[in-house]
Amino acid sequence: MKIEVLTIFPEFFREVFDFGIIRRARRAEIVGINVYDLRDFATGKHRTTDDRPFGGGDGMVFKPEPIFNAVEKILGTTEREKYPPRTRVVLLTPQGKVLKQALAKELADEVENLVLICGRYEGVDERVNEVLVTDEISIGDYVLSGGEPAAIVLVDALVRLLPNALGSETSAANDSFSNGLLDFPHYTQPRDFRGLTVPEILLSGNHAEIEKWRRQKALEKTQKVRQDLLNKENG
Ligand code: 6GU
Repeated sequence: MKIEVLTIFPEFFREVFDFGIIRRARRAEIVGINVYDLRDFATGKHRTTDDRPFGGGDGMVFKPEPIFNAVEKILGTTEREKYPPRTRVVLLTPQGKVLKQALAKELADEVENLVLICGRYEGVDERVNEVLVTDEISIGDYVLSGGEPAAIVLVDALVRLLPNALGSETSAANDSFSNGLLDFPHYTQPRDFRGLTVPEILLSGNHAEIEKWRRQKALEKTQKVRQDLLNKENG
């Protein structure tokens, strides 16, 4: 997968894509990530990327031109119908569809070229949405100052789902949410840590019983903190 990030804060991404799973996936060429400064696509003396909203109101709005210019440069066109196959242009804003594991999986499975436009809280000129954007995504019901942290979250969630991104020691199939439940509790050495002991069942070697225990704990945890996940339509 190729991921192109459009942002007014390219520095924000400098280090985060250079650790752990993402770093390894980039080195193995499982994913290629480029970060672009929207200012480089702005025109005019001051190369501004935003301006005041028509109709009045607080805050600034991203102008359409730098974003159109950037998408045209990256994809060769600003017509959705002419995008290369398996291309999505995602606008990260609080107005988007909320990211869930199922959406991450869909994108990981179906997309070859992913363009991420980091919006800003006050807004992005709607013509970007009307013409360029294929998916508008939010990462949850809270306010971020910009789409940058959301882009990082989305990239991380996607990259770990790409074939061979995880080492053989880990598997996305065992992750929380992949089975619709939260994860079960984990323990490691020592068996007795300051009088806090590990559940006996985990030391029993009885894998069928351990499996049952884990499933039960996952269910209890989910019931306790995320009842909504147990209603199937929220998966
Ligand atoms: Cl994608 N952007 C902003 N600004 N705030 C958010 C968000 C995105 N997702 C949740 N809150």
